[in-house]
Amino acid sequence: MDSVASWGLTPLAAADPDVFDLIEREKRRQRSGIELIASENFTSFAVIEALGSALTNKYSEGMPGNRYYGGNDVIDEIENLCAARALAAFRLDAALWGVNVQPYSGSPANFAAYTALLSPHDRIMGLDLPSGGHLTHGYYTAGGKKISATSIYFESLPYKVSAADGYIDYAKLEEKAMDFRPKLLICGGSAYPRDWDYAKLRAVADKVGAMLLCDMAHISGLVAAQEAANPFEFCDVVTTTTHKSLRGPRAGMIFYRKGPKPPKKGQPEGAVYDYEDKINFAVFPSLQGGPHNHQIAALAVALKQTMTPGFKAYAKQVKANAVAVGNYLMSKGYKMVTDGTDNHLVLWDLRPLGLTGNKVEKLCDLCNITLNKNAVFGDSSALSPGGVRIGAPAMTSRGLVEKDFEQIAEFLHQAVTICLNIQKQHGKLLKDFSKGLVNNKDIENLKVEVEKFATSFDMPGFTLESMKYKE
Ligand code: DSN
Repeated sequence: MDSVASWGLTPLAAADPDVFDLIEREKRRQRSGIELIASENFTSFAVIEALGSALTNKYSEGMPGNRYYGGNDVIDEIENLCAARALAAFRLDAALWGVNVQPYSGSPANFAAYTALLSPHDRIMGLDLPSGGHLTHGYYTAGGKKISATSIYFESLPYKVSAADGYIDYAKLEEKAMDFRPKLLICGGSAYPRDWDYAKLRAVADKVGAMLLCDMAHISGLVAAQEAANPFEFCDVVTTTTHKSLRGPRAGMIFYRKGPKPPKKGQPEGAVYDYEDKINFAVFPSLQGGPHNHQIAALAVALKQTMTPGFKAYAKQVKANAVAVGNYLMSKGYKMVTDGTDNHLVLWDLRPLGLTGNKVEKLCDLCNITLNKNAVFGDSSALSPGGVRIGAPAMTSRGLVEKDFEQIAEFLHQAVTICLNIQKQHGKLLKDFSKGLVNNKDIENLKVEVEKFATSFDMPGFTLESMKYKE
C-alpha cells in the first residue's frame, strides 16, 4: 500500500496534472470572458473553500438529531446552522416556515416537492418552457413528447405569456386553471424578464383548490435582498437553487409552510400544514441518499453573505445592470421581450433581424462572450430559438456597473453586426453561416477587445497570483 502522505496528501497539481490543468484552463476562461448566462454566477473564495473540504467524507442520511449513521454531531450543527440562516435570509418565522437544505440542486428539489405534494397523475400547471418557464415545471413538446419527469409522472398543462406583449397572460391562466383544475400551480421561470403577481396566482390557486409553489431559483438573490416581490407572502412551498443570483454553491432548498392554516370555508377548525414530514421524506429516503455536507456548509457560508448590506447593494446593481444592457440595445433599435426587465435578465428577440439564437450564441462564444440561445414566445421551431438570454448576475459579481454593461451591450451590437454580415455573404443555413466564422478577422478583433475588457475586472473565488494561465 502507498503511504498516506503519498496518495492522500499530494496536492492536485502533482497528483493529477491533467485535472489540475483543465481546472486552470477553466479559470482562465472564466476570467477572460464576459459571462452572461443568466443562471450562472461567480461564488466566493470562502464558499469554494467549504466546497473543497473534508465534509465530503461523511454520510448523514436522515435529519439533524435523527441520522442513520453515527459521527454526525458536527454535521448536525452545520445543517442546523444552514437551515437557520436560510430562514433568516428570507426573513421567515421558524414557527411558520421550515426548510430542507439537502436537495442536491434545483431539479431534484422540484421533483422532491412534487413527490411530497402530489400522487402520480395529479394535475400541475406551470409556465411553458418556450414562454420562459423551466423543464421541471411540466414541459412536453408541441407534438406531445414528454420531456421532463414532471410531465411523465404528472399530467401537465402549461400556461403561457401573451404573444402580444410577452407578459404572463393571467386572465388566460385563470381560464385554463378553471378548466384543468390543477392540484399544484407552479410559478417562477428561467427566461422571464418580469416580476410575478403572486397575489393573483394565490387567488387563482384558491379558486381552483390548488397548492401554490414558486420556484424562485433565478431570482432568489433578489428576493433575499428584497429587490423582487416576495413569493413567501402567498405561496405554500418555495423551491430554489442556490448558485444563481443567490451566489452560493451548486445546491437546492425547499421551503414549506408549517403551523396553523389560515381559516377557510369548508376546512376543519385547527387545521395545520402537513408539508414538513412529506417534504423531508421525499428528499430522503424517497429520492436522495446521503446529503452533500460540503454543499450544505458552503450554502451556510453563502447565506451569511446574503444577509450583509454588500449583498443588498449587489442585488440592486444586478437589476440596474440588466436595465442598462437592455436600454443600450434598444437604443440601437433592437427588440427586447417586454421592452425591458424587472429583474436580472433581458431576453433579446432576434427574429426581426432575421437571425437565430444559435448563430449569435455561436459567434459570441468565439469572441469569449458566453450567453445562451433561448426560445422566444411564438418561435416556429423549438430547434432554432429566435432569441438569446442575457443575464447580469455573474459580471455584477466582478464589480461591473451600468457603464460597463453599456460597453458589454456595444460588444453584443458588434457581434450581431458581424453575424448579419456573415449571413449576407454566406447564406442563412447554419452550415453555410459556419463557414464565415472560420478565420474571420472581425471575430478575432472583437475577441481581443472582449478579453482586454474582461481581464481588467477583479475575479471572485480565486486570485490571479494562484492561476497557472494568467494571460
Ligand atoms: N439551467 C438553468 C438555466 O439556465 O436557467 C435552469 O436550470
